[in-house]
Amino acid sequence: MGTAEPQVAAETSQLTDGFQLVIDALKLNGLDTVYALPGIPITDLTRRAQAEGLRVLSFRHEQNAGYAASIAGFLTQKPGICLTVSAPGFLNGLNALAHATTNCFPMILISGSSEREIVDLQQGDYEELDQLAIAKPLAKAAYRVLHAEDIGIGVARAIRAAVSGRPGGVYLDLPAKLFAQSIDAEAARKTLIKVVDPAPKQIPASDAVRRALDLLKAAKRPLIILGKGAAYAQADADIRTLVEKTGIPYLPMSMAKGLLPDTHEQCASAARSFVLPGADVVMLIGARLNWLLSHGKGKTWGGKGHKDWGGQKFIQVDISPQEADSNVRIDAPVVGDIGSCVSAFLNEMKTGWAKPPAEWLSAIQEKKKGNIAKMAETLAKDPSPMNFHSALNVVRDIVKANPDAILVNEGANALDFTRSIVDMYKPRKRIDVGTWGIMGIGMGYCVAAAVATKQQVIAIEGDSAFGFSGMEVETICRYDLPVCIVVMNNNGVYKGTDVNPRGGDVAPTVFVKGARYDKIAEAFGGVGMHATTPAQLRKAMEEAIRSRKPTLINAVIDETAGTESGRITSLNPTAGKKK
Ligand SMILES: Cc1ncc(C[n+]2csc(CCOP(=O)(O)OP(=O)(O)O)c2C)c(N)n1
Ligand SMILES: [Mg+2]
Repeated sequence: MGTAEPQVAAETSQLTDGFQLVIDALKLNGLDTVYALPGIPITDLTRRAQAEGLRVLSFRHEQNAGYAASIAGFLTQKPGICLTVSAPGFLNGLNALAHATTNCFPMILISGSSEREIVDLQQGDYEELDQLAIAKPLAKAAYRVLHAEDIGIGVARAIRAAVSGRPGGVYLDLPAKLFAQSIDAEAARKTLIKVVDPAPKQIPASDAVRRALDLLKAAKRPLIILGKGAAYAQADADIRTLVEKTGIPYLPMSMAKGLLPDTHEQCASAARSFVLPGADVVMLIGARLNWLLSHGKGKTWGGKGHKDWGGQKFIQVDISPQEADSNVRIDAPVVGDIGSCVSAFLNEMKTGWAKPPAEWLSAIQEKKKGNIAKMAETLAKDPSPMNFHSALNVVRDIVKANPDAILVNEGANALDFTRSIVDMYKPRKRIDVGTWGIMGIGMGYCVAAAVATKQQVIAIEGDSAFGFSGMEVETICRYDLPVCIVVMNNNGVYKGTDVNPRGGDVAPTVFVKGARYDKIAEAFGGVGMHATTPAQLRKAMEEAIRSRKPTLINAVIDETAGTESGRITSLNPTAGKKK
């Protein structure tokens, strides 16, 4: 720690430095965990942060550290901190920063950077890159700190930008020279800022609340859609009360599953393709009308053509006023934080609320019953080889028995089938590929979920999806985290049966057949298991959860079982032509 030593033997004043001030600023704001990958110029920052009592989780690739930080932000409402080296490390982290911004997760990517004047004159410094300019379009905000006395302000601004209003990814550029700057410790202490009320409540206007409730009250076929913004808000009890008090059927978006248990009688997931076109008034709570909801129009919503409006009226409850009218007309925008909006609805509704018309509710129940029975029939089958359904039937039981476990999920078929088969029972227990359908979030999410919540983590991974972050199994083993990874091994992307018509190389979607992913865990002292039947999978998962040891189960799935692109085949022009 030579850099911290005062150069001039000052008898009275003590000196501190940039390294120390970054650490002090984070600690002062309760940011006690850093997802990092060391190297020039931040190696000492990771060491000293650890010595100062911060938890420093060191990764094998910055992208995974970044995904970890992003989901830590979602789970805790505090910005997740990712720390990287300059240029290539920064670029590796950037993907996660963009992901955080897209998904509205609070995250701060802190990257060291090279000598400003050399970078700006493009004189060819070590890892030279104008990082701030590159980060800007992908971040909610981006700042650079040049002087030690500005570190307090820089960190404070980054925190506020990440968590206030609509959360997002923030970039903080810290040039190498900043870390070594010496500054009087007492004066420096006064420059630090403990951010007061970083995410102030945003109370909705009362006329907007009334307008929304009037519309909802008049509805004959109302529907509530809960998005991950509703899950983020941690207003779980009020959201449940709102849904139950209105008696309105609801659909949870993927990461809102479990806000109310998926087995709730008002849950309309099993009748999704009936309620979307059938509803006349839809209340969106923290859910955007993006591609995941077919932009609020088209055939999914009962429109004639793919861009036609289905006739629904929309109430949109969102923290961002710009969200309304993004795709279709919003008849009743309610702008505010989800917690404040939902509690305003409850206050305004005090005087009784009539349940929706019985016809609507019974039609939904009817559809649900049919689809659930059909699914039960499929799940009861025990084909050989094991397929997605028979394997996920096991996962479904395990999650039911362990409702506090966090489920990480990525893949195509491995994602879509898990989402629809595995019920969630508690809020913020399902974390997945998010708005972009990103492959690669898996192991980073596992690390952060285990570290931030201390709960058991279960990851259901397509074999392709797992490959994006598979080396972080070493990280999981190194920190001895309670993570049970199940690789749904169907020998490839979507399935393992494609053939190169010309011979020679295997088809682009096919991997080494019969790969033993379980050996990866064994290589690092974790537990590796190989499961070819549901019974073996069940035993392996139960043992993993009982022991809380890092475990990787290679679940062999019928290589013919998947569908190209999973549920989004319609977005795949090649697949469209084939049929
Ligand atoms: C970063 C990124 N690269 C590529 C893709 C395209 N993609 C979508 S799903 C998928 C993998 C699907 O295979 P797998 O994970 O094995 O799931 P399966 O359908 O076989 O269960 C890929 C590569 C993506 N979504 N994200
Ligand atoms: Mg696969």
